[in-house]
Amino acid sequence: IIGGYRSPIESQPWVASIFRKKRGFDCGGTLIAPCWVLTAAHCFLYSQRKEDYTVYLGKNAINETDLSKEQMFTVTKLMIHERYESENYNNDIALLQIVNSKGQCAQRTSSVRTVCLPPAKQMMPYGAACKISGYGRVSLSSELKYSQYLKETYVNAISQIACDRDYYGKHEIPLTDNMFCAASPTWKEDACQGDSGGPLVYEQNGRMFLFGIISWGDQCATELKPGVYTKVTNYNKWIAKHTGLHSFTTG
Ligand code: 4AZ
Repeated sequence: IIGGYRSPIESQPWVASIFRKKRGFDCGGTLIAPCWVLTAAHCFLYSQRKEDYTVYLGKNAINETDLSKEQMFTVTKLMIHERYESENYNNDIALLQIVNSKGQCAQRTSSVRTVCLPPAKQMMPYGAACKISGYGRVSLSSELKYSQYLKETYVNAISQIACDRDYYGKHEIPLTDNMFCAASPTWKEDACQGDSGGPLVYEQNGRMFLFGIISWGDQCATELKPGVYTKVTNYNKWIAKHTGLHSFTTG
């Protein structure tokens, strides 16, 4: 996350971190049910083998271990969207089924908790301030690839139509209806490399809903180049079909 501020995991307790064994931190993700983490398909570019990944919940820092807060999981199912298109990031969505060494899924604590999924086809109001979070790059110039600590910031949602018209119309990667954009009014806050797969959430009636998955963008925190997000509400059926879960509005 470029700009924004450090965020204790308790304020975004649905944030998951996905590690590639022997390689280190790979991507963010979001806990949508005790056994299911939603993330981006493009996180699995280098390996589609579930055995190659470890998932953590409740983690404040990517290279520190706090056993009083974090929970560690292996991946029992890795489902990349059947129609993910790597050329343009269309359908950039994937599901991980997780289990710990005792055969259990996530245990709810102050640092680990599920987010709500919004009803199908319903978007938050465009222009609304949404929160994004992740352990990704904190600047493009810094040598440091990833943030040590979880960070969060606000960005305003922009519809696919407006984003295409105003910003990405002439870009080599056209936006599809499975995407929307978000940007900060100053262009100084944004998601960046390493934040992919992580959440864009919006609060409605006192509950946090997952509307976007951090997906791509032309650079980071660059004027006239909003971040691009997977539109989660286009995938309620896909998520239900693969998880067997049908109602998520419980949190
Ligand atoms: C990335 O490389 C990436 N500014 C993620 C988000 C954005 C750019 C790049 C949006 O994973």
